[in-house]
Amino acid sequence: MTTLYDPLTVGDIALSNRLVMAPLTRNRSPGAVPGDLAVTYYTQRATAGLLITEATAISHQGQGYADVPGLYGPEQLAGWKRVTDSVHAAGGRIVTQLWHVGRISHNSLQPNGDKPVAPSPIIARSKTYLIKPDGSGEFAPTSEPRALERSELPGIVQDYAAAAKAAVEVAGFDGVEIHAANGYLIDQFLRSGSNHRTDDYGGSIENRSKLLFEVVDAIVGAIGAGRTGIRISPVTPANDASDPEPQELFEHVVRGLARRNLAYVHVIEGATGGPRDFSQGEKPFDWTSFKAAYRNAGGAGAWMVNNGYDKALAEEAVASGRADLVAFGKLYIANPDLVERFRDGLPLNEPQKATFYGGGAEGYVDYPVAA
Ligand code: 8OZ
Repeated sequence: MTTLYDPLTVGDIALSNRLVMAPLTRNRSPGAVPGDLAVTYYTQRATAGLLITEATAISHQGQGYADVPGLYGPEQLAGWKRVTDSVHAAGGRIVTQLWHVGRISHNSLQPNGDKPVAPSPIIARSKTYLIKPDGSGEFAPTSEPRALERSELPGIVQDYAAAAKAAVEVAGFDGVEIHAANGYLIDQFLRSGSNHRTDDYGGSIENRSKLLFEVVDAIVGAIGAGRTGIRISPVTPANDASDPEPQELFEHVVRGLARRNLAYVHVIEGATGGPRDFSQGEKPFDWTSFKAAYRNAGGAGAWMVNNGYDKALAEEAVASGRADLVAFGKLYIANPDLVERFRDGLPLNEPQKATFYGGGAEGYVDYPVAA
């Protein structure tokens, strides 16, 4: 029987076990450059089968929060290279999460103080995180976005491909995860609540999915399908994401992904960081049918699940074949040695919410390993 602690090769990446560190925004990269503390933080967690970095902006326009890292300049790539070298020296595997926030941003974070961009000029009922001149953090409402011109979309697709190529070739990552979840740019195009376009990127499910597939194809062209994964969140309401027909929409998405032979598909089940049984639309979401849509269309990539998993649920998911990989968020913030704690049945540290976003070493690199 397969267990959570067994190795698995995912596309071109050989993992020593099936526990994954989920992408976790920590707001500790001033100038969008990950520093010494990030090197320590990721290296401490290198026994995970796979580390997925915190969401990382593909362009300045793609940034939506204070002090999140980027991939679009030489200093940022050099910062990440120090992280990947250290993780690899510790025997770990690490991919970076490619992020364009779309409308979940604030003018003060955008190039020239411009409006954030979105499929349609609709303000998200959501908050972003800013850091005030005195260094303290605050949550602030997202700014009014402007609608992207159709002629701007090829440039954004190109930004994704360039970031993926630099991530692998310059920053030394084992691959990338496309962030198509949680109400950010790609998800804003997917869902009818945020996409009111009347051109061929809006309207039908096929049209709303077009940007996602263009991004996937450009990245696969740049670094190969075996180094490319993707994260989706079919029913989450995060960042004002809404669609009345998530089953139809996301089954279309995974059928398209199946043909592209990606390393893995990463699925947030339910409301991100919240109830696993959360649903949108009239019917409860059918997760079995959703995964079957992927496999029946020939999807052979690893199926990674996330959201509220504990040891028992994760072990069951892998043993039953419901999932190939399980990603843990809050548990990985607090337990650098989560693999060993689970495997050996050791107690867990409690994550401290006050230090999730922003700050320094405290609550970042000072969670102890089990004795
Ligand atoms: C929490 C705070 C800021 C950003 C996501 C990248 O939800 C995020 C995020 C989470 O995917």
